Amino acid sequence: MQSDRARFFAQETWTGGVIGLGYVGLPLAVTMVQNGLRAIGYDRSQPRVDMLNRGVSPVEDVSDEELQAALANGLEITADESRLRSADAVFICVPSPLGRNREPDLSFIKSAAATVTAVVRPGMLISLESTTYPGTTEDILVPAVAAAGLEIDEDVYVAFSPERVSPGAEMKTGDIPKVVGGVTPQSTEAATAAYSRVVASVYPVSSARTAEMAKLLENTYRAVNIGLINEMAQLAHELDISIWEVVDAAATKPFGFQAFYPGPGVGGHCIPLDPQFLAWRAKEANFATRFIDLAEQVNTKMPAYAATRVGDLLNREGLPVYGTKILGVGIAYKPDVADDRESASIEVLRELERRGARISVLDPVVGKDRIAVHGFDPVGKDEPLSDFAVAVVLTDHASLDLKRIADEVPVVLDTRGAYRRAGIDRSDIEAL
Ligand code: SAJ
Repeated sequence: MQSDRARFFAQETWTGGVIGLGYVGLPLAVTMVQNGLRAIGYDRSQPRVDMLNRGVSPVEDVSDEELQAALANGLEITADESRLRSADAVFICVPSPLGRNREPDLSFIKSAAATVTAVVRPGMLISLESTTYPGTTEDILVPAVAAAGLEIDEDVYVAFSPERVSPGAEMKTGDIPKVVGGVTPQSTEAATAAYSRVVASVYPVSSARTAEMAKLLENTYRAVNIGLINEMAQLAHELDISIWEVVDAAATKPFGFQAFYPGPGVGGHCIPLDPQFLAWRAKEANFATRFIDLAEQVNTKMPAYAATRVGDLLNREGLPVYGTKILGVGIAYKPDVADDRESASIEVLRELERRGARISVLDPVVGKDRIAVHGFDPVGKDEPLSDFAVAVVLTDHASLDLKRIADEVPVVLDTRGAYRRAGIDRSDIEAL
């Protein structure tokens, strides 16, 4: 028997408040409005609020047109947190970075919890979406509600529902199944009813910490498997075997195998970080997460390994790394996105700089201005490349003219298997 509040979220046209209008919160707010709900998007950055209210979206997955349509159909964007008092549900989509010692930095979540304490009212659903260790929702949001003198289930419902945004991917927020776990069964029921109005498929679990752990498993699975294939790549090179051919062969197995590919390291703000939330919480429980730790060791050593492979290539040409002009191709953390935060590609180039190389960068997606911000010499899309002794392909954007790079630069190290996928097989191109 559905509770009255769950029925309200299931049937009424309610207002969703979103705290944090980044790559998770903005798509969520827009998707609510696209599904006939109202949304109040709150961000403490007035410049970001002003930009959004001008109909300009800083988030790749929300076009200006989608934002403008939402603004015309029930989306309010504000820097005034008190506006959230008008919401029936509040979704927390703030950053959850790691601190200097790789420990969880919950300062943004705690700040959002203080906002919840200020605006929460009876009947409200509070859902945390920011990736964090199991137990955070209970440890931080339940006290935040209690601080406002309200009781869980009696007055307010609290849940965790991990974000599953994949920057640059085709799938939109509404099409991605959502795991939902409440701090109590009634909170799970209310949150499930609410999310069912926003996304096509909701998967309720028995608790908030189950939902928190599910998210971490998803990305730990990726980090560990990327670490495995990075180690396999180094072994295959020693055995004079192409790891790329090996993976493609193994991937013909129609079950029990998912292809992961080696690379110059692991970037972005999910895969390098999320497993560390689990490792940190495990240490609190005196539990050693050996797979997470080993994967991090392998993955964080890949930039140096890739730089060494460039050095080996130059050595074969009788050239030192020191003073040699090297072209870095692609500094975004993954293909076809402009995001270069936590990019392993940049780590490779920094490693080569430390060995005295002179680095230029070609990345038509990130753009010359951003390349210059990193202190690298930017190379335009159509500029001649014959000055470079070696090119190292670090991020394989679809828009790259791989043939021209190989034609104009004497040797290429391809850390992404891009030339193999493009069907270009030449003796002057070496793959990781
Ligand atoms: N990478 C490899 N080899 C691989 C896959 C990835 O080296 O086989 C590297 C990438 O180059 C990148 C890093 O790992 O530097 C992360 O790549 P990613 O494909 O995991 O992309 P992210 O960081 O954008 O991950 C997000 C995650 N989404 C969420 O956390 C909600 C992840 O769970 C998704 O699987 C991923 O998007 C996706 O598939 O797009």
